[in-house]
Amino acid sequence: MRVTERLSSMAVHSRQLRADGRGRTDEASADNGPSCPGSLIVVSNRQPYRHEYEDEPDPAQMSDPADRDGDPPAGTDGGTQTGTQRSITVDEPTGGLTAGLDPVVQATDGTWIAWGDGDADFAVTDDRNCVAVPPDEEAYTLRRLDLSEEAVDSYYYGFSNRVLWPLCHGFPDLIEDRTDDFEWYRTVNEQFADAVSEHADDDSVIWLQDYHFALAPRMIRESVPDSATVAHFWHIPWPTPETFQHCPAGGHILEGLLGNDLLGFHIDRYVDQFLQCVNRFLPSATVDFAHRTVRYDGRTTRVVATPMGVDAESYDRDARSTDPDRLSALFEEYGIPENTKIGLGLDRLDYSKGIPERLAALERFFERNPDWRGEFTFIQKATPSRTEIETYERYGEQVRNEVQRINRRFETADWQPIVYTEDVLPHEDICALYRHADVMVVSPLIDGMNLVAQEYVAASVDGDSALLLSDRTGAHERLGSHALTIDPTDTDGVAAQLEHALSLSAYERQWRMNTLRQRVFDGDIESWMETQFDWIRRIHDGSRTTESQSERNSDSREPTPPA
Ligand code: GDG
Repeated sequence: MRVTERLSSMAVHSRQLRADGRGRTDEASADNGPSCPGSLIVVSNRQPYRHEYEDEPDPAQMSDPADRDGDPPAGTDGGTQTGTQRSITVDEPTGGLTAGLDPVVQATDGTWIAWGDGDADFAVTDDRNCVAVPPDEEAYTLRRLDLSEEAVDSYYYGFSNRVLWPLCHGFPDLIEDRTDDFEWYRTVNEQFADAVSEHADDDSVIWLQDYHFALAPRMIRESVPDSATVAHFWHIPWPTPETFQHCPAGGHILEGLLGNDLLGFHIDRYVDQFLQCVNRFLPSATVDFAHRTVRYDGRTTRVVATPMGVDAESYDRDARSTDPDRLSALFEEYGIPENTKIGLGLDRLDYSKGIPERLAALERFFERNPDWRGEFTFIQKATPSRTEIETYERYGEQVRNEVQRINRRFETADWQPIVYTEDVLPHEDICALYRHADVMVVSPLIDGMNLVAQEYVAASVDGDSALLLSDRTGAHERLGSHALTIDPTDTDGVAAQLEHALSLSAYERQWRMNTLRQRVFDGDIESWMETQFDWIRRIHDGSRTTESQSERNSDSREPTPPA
């Protein structure tokens, strides 16, 4: 069982919620972490807990086979082969959104609806596909959806990741519009919407996560009580109308999303581009750009920008408790000579992350700076992702080939310029690398937010490192003024910023990093959730007031806008 990271309590930040959706108020909120109004139902593709079978040596058999009674011990499902027994283990949330939301759903005794992708998931659920989690505390209900292989291939690897992902990241040429993918996307969205309506009541707050559920909000809106609130956070960019026009079924996507009462993006630009798309492609909708609302089909959707943060306190804490022996072991394993300066890149192997461009800049850096050969090592940790999709497979090959080529060009008997690993590293190792790296290069061609940049800052507890950050990430809005800004496609420019980072005075590194740390702590994940819930609260309370008024007046429902 993996260790669960929990949100620790943080000081409450002042907040400003403005009518135009651009900021937060200084109104005090709850002092004990984020709290959601109503009863919370979270909907996400990935689940917070996954049950898996694990084969272990059977101690009974190994010690005295004659003792066996043929029945599997409690908590196991019997042996799979001689000398082994099968038990069920649980993976728990270890980072990001799931770890952040888990304690909130626990506190509200809520429900979480997600795809059950663990091989033992349905061995532990009841006849409604529900299981109480966390395993020992049973604080809330996890409702799992059992998706067929065909459904996953079309809904997840198809419309979600072959259409919406490239579209929203501005790569329309990479869209693969395969037959049936959209229909499966609709079917799976319907399955999620049906599950929501089984759990929803008139005080429910339904909070959907990400681009896997563009159609579900309207379906949910039509099946849950009017007083329930439907909210959605879109974690990836929203494209310009020029790009969005390439979206197959684009009208359905917009209509689906306008089933939400609240729709959140990371930054203002994505909000504006969404409103422009609605204005252009859904003529019957009324867009109020100043107040960031859309009136469509008798309802109002408020669109807000709330940049997501990380659990800064836990990255800070875990970086401080880094075990020096563990770091030395890691460096030995990677063959990194002692006392070289370290650069770090950490990304999913995704064409949006700008890894080949980063490698080209590293090559340019070593060309221009022969003195740094043998003195600077770049660790590139890349996590393979969506390898079922050929574009990703090819991208991985391209990255691996480039690393090999650059290493051959510059390597010496005891040094490699780039240490490349695709291993999934434990959280402690990630924190140790973050803390130890002298410079981190975050160079996406486009990225909704980018959590890695913020994690690096939170873990840079010694304050003596530097962040190179692409101006095409959402995170650049928060960190751009004190990071070293890069245009990821400008090979010379990135190489020059790397030289600059390695030659910064200790004083400049400290003041830059300390300011970045302030920003990351001020806008951490807890603060993000509080802001989301403040918006939801305004809408939820407004709709409940209006509901009782409309019951009295038998009038049609008009949502009350937040102040
Ligand atoms: C999407 C949007 C937006 C990576 N390798 C390991 C590991 N990781 C963790 C990192 C980080 C996460 O994965 C990656 O998060 P990012 O934000 O960088 O990127 P996406 O996965 O593309 O996320 C993005 C995000 O959603 C949230 O809204 O910021 O823009 O694309 O947390 O630490 N963690 C561990 N071992 C690894 O090997 N433990």
